[in-house]
Amino acid sequence: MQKSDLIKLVYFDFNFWRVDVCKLTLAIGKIPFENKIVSKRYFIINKESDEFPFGQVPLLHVNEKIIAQTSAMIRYCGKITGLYPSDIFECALVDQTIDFANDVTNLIIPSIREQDLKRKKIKREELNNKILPKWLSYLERFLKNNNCSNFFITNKLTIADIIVWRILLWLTSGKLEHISIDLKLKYPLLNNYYFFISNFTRLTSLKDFSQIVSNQINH
Ligand SMILES: N[C@@H](CCC(=O)N[C@@H](CS)C(=O)NCC(=O)O)C(=O)O
Repeated sequence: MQKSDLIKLVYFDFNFWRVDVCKLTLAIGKIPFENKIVSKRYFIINKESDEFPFGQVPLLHVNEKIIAQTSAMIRYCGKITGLYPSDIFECALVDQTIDFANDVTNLIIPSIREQDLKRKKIKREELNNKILPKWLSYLERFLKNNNCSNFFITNKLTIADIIVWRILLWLTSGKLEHISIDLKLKYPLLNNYYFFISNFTRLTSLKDFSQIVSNQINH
């Protein structure tokens, strides 16, 4: 990574954790970046072109080169900002957090795609009552067993904190209809952890943080 490298994030015109975690990481590391918004129409026409290596967004451009897949993008952002650990075991714990975020997302996507309102409600109720509590309890158990600091993996901020915080914001912001905003209250460690990161100045002082929070919370 050279100081002169031009970093560009490519996504649709709305906030989603996949691109937001990269934005927040780069912003914390004071790495300048550009946001390139693609319209749905443009994406559909061009998704099989070289511009979209896996037919998906988000993408991260470094000058003329393209990185696809959220896990690769966020790791790259973490490495250039010092928010990805150097210890290989800690790296693995960060990586499993990225995979957790992808697993949870894949469980929610069918309910987002569901057009039939009755079926959508049933899917969301199952997420709310069974699936998400189970996955949040995995996070609670990890916090209990890892018991390292106020942060998720190590004694300092890593990209895992940004990811877990952003996923929890998504799940409990009220944006997902039929998913309770109180979902994480049953998990005291997770709830305290979320509060700690939500008030962590290096994050809260960022313009991107305020923009993400205000777009995610239902007014
Ligand atoms: N495995 C990809 C998944 C990315 C993904 O699902 N992107 C969605 C938008 S959030 C997308 O491009 N959907 C359009 C499509 O697949 O046609 C990643 O980790 O980045």
